[in-house]
Amino acid sequence: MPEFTLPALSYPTNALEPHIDARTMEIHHGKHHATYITNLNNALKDHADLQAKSIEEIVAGIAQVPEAIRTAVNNNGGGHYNHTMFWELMKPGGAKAPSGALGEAINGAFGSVENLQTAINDAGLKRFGSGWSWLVADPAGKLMVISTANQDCPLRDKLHPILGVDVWEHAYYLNYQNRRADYLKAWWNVVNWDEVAKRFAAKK
Ligand code: MN3
Repeated sequence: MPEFTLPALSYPTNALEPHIDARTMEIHHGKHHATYITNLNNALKDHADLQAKSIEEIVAGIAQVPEAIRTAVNNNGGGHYNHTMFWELMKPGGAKAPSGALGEAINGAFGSVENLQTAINDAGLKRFGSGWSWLVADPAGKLMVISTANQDCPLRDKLHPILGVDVWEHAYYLNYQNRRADYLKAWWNVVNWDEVAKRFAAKK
């Protein structure tokens, strides 16, 4: 049966320093993400129908997953989808600002990129405990900022993730300790806006 596997990073673990340190990347990608995949594969081991689907299909269709494994698939499947996106959104030397259709859509919805960044950071700061802060597009293409708990993925609610930042302590604690605000501010330095634009174009 096909199994989900840990996607390789497209850059070395120290490539995002000083904003995201190498040790955090090694543990976050090599341990946390890897564990989500192991647990997802375990949850799906007797479910060939689900194994045949993409992770996006599984997460978006979480309500149809058998109840006995739904929580495990939500947590670990969401963890796999969310982190795969997160690694892809970051890049050393990536595009530093949104341009074209994405830039126009952000200005239309939020007034400016700075306003969007403030809204994402605020939603991430207000998230009590573990979760994510997101820029999502609804089915009509409208952009909005939301936050979800734990590994809940916006796809569950028919909202397509355009950009998401992990605000679990494991994402920043080694370098920033309790200073989530400093991590969020620094994170924007490693966002590759070309990848954000790609995700936006795919769902327009
Ligand atoms: Mn994480």
